[in-house]
Amino acid sequence: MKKTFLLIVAVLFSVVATAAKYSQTTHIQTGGKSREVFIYVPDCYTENRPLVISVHGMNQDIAYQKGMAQWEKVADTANFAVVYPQSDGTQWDINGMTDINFMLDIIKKMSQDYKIDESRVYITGFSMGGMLTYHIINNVADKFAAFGPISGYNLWGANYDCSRPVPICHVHGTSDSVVNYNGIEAIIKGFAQKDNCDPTPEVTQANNICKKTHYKNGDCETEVILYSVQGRDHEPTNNGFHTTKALWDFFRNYTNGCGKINATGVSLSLSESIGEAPATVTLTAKATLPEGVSVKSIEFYQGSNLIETVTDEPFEVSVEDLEIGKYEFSAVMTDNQGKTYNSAKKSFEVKAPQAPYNGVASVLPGAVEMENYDEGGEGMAYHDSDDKNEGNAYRKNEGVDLEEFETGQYALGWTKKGEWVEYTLEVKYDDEYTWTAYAASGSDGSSFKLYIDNEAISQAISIKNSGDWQTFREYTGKTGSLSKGKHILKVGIEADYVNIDKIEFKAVNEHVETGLLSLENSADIDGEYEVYSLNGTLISVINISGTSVEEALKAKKFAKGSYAIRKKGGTRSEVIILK
Ligand SMILES: [Ca+2]
Ligand SMILES: [Ca+2]
Ligand SMILES: [Ca+2]
Repeated sequence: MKKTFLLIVAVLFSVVATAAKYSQTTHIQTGGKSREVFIYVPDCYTENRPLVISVHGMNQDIAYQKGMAQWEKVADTANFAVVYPQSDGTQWDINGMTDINFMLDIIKKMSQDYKIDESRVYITGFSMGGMLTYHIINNVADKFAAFGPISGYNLWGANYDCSRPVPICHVHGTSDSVVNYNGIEAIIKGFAQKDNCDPTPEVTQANNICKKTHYKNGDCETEVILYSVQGRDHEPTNNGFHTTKALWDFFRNYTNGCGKINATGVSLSLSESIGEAPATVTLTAKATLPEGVSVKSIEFYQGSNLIETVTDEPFEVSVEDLEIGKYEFSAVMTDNQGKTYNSAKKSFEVKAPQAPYNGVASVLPGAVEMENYDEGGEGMAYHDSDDKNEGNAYRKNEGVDLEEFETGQYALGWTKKGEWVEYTLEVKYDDEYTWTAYAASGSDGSSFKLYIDNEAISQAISIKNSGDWQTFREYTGKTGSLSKGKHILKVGIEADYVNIDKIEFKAVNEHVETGLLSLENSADIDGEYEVYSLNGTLISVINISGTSVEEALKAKKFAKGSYAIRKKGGTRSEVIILK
């Protein structure tokens, strides 16, 4: 008996072992965390094959998603890799970049380990996983070839802002009691419009319980499909209608860039989507034509203005000296038979270079007030999860959220993981600096991290729950050695909801001021003063007694102009303008 049992176990193990090259739970590093994923690479897998990422819903996990979607079965025959990621906590980040970055790190890892075809990465998700899929469409559509949301969309309204024509295949039960079916038809129509599909969809029955609404002929032959499963509730099952198979039948047609595999047409890509004025951007067009047909020319347009016509490879032009503003580029290809094709439009935004707020850098030693973050806007001087200032204080038209916690006193607030703010520093002395941050949090687990010139100068600093958002406590640390001159301080939010008023920096060593520096007013100014020219030459020593500095200088017959004066034996100087 015992022997038979062992034999059965051995057989089972051999089945498991030969069914896949890799099939287990592991971890991937992302955003400073180790996140759980289940990776499935079928036995038949060869390099340069697609990847499907299948995302579970809220309060669910990998095991549930795997059990429901069963991508492995399709992968075994179609030869592609599958990853099921696990949320950090019960939910996905469908506002910020945390889980988008997680998905991008999955792609990177699968590319390193299995040499997947990065131009054929597909993402699908159930419920909140579907919401994350739309969030990805809006933010990094260029990193995925096609999208398969199931029973989930953004409940706060769709946004059709995406960087390329997006192939979407959405599956939704018409009796969904959690994410109402009613909203999805308009969203699918919106994306079909965005993709420039024919306005009227082809409507057919996919099977006896499933209606197929199919928008065709978008830019790059992109298509958008809605499968409406009659009577189905909020479930991802393959019962009655094989969702997973339908998604694969859709996905397999698409590659990244200009959409459909073997589509004829022209796609345009930009070297970057954001630049600093005066900016340069390179436009590259890629033509795909049937056998025997060739490219006659490709015209590049900025808005409706022709930039250049290119007749030979590489189909590339550079546009230089772009001033601050938003630009739209496109390409028109003409083939040797006279047929023309339009690319999708690509946008490029030029922002002001990053600069200190109001032109004044924060001086070290000294305090860096968090509200005086650099100018340059989103993506340059800061990253915030939206373009609204939630506290509506101080710099009201920017995305960074500031609160006025006392009259004239402002602090950074409404901070979310992944957000960051930068400050131009003017460091006065080569030295190390101790720092003290004044931070508060009304919730648990908040933290931030400091960087200078993009190098971390601290670990994640955990903030104690101070019971409210205005009780600022001191958190301290020390920089490495900093050279005199310009540096950039970055405050990065590691975990949601820390408020920070300011960070004070003190030089570790004592420094005697030798130059002519900023002002220090004193009520009682009587005493002996050295007077310097602004280039630092000592001109005279004067005595002030019962008069203002100006009066004392005039009494000594100083000419009109600017002088620096310093109390004898003092270390600080003040600039006086004598009129
Ligand atoms: Ca904001
Ligand atoms: Ca914020
Ligand atoms: Ca402040």
